[in-house]
Amino acid sequence: KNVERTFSIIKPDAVKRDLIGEILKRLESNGLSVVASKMLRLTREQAEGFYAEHKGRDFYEPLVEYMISAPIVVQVLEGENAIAKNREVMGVTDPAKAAPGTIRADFALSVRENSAHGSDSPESAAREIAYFFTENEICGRH
Ligand code: DAT
Ligand code: MG
Repeated sequence: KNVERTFSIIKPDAVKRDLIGEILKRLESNGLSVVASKMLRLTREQAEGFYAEHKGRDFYEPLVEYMISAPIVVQVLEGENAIAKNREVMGVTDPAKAAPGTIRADFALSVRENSAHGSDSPESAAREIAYFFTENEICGRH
């Protein structure tokens, strides 16, 4: 069994609309266990560093502004093929293109305000988890 950890964010648009429970329920019911979680408001520096790979893109500054506009909930998810599973349950970046029944198709407001984040590879999962959590804050199940 390929048990993995991935990093997930419930983004400002979803927290503002009280969708934390709804989103976690969808993740949990798809085999993704929450093994660490906290709510916080990102600083500008934290948001810029988290999305550093997109620095220079036209959407980068408005993305940073949006990510600091309200609190977020960050979590580590653990489960079989957790990285791909989380991306599948979220749906693709643009909610207009996301498959019906995905988090983004059902809840996202726009490409930018798209309700959830999930790591896209084992390397980004490791980097993103370490960006927010220490190993002893993670309560692994496996
Ligand atoms: P994802 O979040 O699906 O991994 P990404 O890594 O390509 O997508 O981009 C990070 C975030 O940046 C994305 O969730 C929303 C925002 N974004 C990406 N492309 C955008 C665009 N063309 N217009 C506005 N925001 C965009
Ligand atoms: Mg991405």
